[in-house]
Amino acid sequence: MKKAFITGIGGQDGSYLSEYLLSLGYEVHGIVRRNSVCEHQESRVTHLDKNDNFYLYYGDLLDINALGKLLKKIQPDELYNLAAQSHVRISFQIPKFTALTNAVGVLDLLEICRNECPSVRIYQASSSEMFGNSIDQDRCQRITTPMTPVSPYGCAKLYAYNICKVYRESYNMFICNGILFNHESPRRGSNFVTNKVVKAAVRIKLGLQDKLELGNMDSYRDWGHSKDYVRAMHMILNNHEAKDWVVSTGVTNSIRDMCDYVFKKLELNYKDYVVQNKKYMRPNELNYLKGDSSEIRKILKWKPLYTFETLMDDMIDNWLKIYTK
Ligand code: NAP
Ligand code: G4F
Repeated sequence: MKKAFITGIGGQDGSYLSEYLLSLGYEVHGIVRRNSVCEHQESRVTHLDKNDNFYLYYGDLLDINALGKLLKKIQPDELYNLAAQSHVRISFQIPKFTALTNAVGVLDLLEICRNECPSVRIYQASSSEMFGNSIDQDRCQRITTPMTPVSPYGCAKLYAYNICKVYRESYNMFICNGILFNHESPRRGSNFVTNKVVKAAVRIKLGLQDKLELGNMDSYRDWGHSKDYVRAMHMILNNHEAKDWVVSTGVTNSIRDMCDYVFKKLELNYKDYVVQNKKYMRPNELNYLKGDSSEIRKILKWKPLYTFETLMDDMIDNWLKIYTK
């Protein structure tokens, strides 16, 4: 039985990845941070508690001693580093915490692995936010596109991306970066734009709310489903070669397009309800994302099962169930 260790196991991706790896017969271990409302710290994975192969521990990327002891004891075959302060706008408000967790935390984790479990295969959750506003001539981003981040989050992720490459090349460790474009699901935090819009549209439809405040509606994102993307993470670590990959749908939509689709699906017109509030604007914006994932599709035979429309429908169904049960 293979053993996986997941940091950020209580997050959107960590919870779907746990389910996927358990379904493949893995023993799954992961860390959650202590939260004063204890139900919050593991709400996305509570349903997995009954599984004999599922183990949760308290841990934090900022507490390397505790993490070192755990990894020494568990000796995982695969380590998925998904833990991060993952909200881009919030990274402007807590840039140092973002850097400590998303950049220095990764360096510490690599050092622990080098000393305690050097043959573990490591997946690093890298991000399309690292590209900033660089776009190739064909209006896509790919592994060779210059990385010019425009947020503290993007800068921290770029440090992590590079230090992973340095450790792979310097110490012959099996380390892969997955450069994932935006991916969403019913488990997405409701302060990210997709789930914020879907939740509000459903509440407006049911008469529970009468307006929705957003920031910049003219940026474009390449949105996929988290369930599809965690399958890619597993494929990446189970390839014979340690390298970096882009995972994306190749389809881009603006925030405005997304609002239009979601409100129309509920027989509403978003223009009647959405207002802009500068509170949600960012000091700097990444305007356009569209990923070229042809390499992972060709070599690892990965392809997404969800489209933009079925992703949004899944999220709409989720909020409808919550508010009408
Ligand atoms: P998420 O839902 O925000 O999950 C992140 C997890 O990391 C949470 O469980 C969080 O715990 C944990 N965490 C935060 N700080 C930590 C620390 N110091 N030590 C240990 N754990 C910590 O994010 P996600 O959408 O699942 O994304 C997973 C990873 O992929 C993240 O690294 C993200 O930056 C990256 N990524 C995401 C996307 C996307 O579109 N979703 C795209 C590219 C890359 P708390 O709940 O306690 O804060
Ligand atoms: O949903 P978002 O907050 O996601 P963002 O900033 O693209 O970051 C996500 O994707 C990255 C991959 O590229 C990940 F690495 C990162 O961890 C995270 O998962 O915002 C998307 C867009 C932005 O242009 C933002 O300005 O939506 C715009 N937006 C407009 N109004 C809003 C809002 N975003 C949020 N969160 N809230 C709003 O009210």
